Amino acid sequence: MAEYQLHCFAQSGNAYRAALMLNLIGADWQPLFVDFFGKGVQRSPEWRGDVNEMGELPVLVHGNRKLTQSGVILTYLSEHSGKFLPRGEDERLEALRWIIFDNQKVNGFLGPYRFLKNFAKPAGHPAVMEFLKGRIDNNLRIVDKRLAGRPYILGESPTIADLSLVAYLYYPPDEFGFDIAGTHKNIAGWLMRIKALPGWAHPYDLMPGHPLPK
Ligand SMILES: N[C@@H](CCC(=O)N[C@@H](CS)C(=O)NCC(=O)O)C(=O)O
Repeated sequence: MAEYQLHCFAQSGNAYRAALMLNLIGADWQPLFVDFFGKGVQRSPEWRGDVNEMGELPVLVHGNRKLTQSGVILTYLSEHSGKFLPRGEDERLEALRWIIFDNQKVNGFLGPYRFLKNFAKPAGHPAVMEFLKGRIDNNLRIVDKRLAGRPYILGESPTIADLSLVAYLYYPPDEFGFDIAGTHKNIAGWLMRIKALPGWAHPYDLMPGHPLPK
């Protein structure tokens, strides 16, 4: 059995943050497939009892530890590997600030938007989609501005703040109906830099469950 196990599935950008980090640090890890769209196991009382009371993934298993919330998982892996680690109190707080902003306002809106567009039955109501799109546009502009003149969110080196923020950004533009990299040049350059890191892989290649059965 691998040292780390990650409960995940290919369509989850939230889980991608953790899967990508594991790959980039060269960890010995294996994915544990969660049948999110089929059986919806994450909603079962057994899963909530044994795996995560919050009914969410990713969940990282390391020895006797079970960690949830991608921000917690990224922090743990960076402290254990010494990689993508914000250095000193100021950087640590700055990374946390961007991770919380990302979870709530960037990928926190992009994930539900993509889910409502592609997977929900019925699909999202136009008024809901319009509301989410407005928030997404505003918050992507904030990230794009942050990346003007600096290669990564905290500065010269990639950290867990970057690995949190890329969550849904490598999925195909047609899954959103708009092209994020095509319309944000600083985000586009940053995505290319992260893609060039040794160990980078696309979410559909890194986690099981793509394509979805018809
Ligand atoms: N802030 C959490 C978000 C996790 C999350 O919402 N994961 C989705 C899958 S992409 C989930 O498990 N959703 C189940 C639900 O909300 O019921 C994180 O970053 O880990």
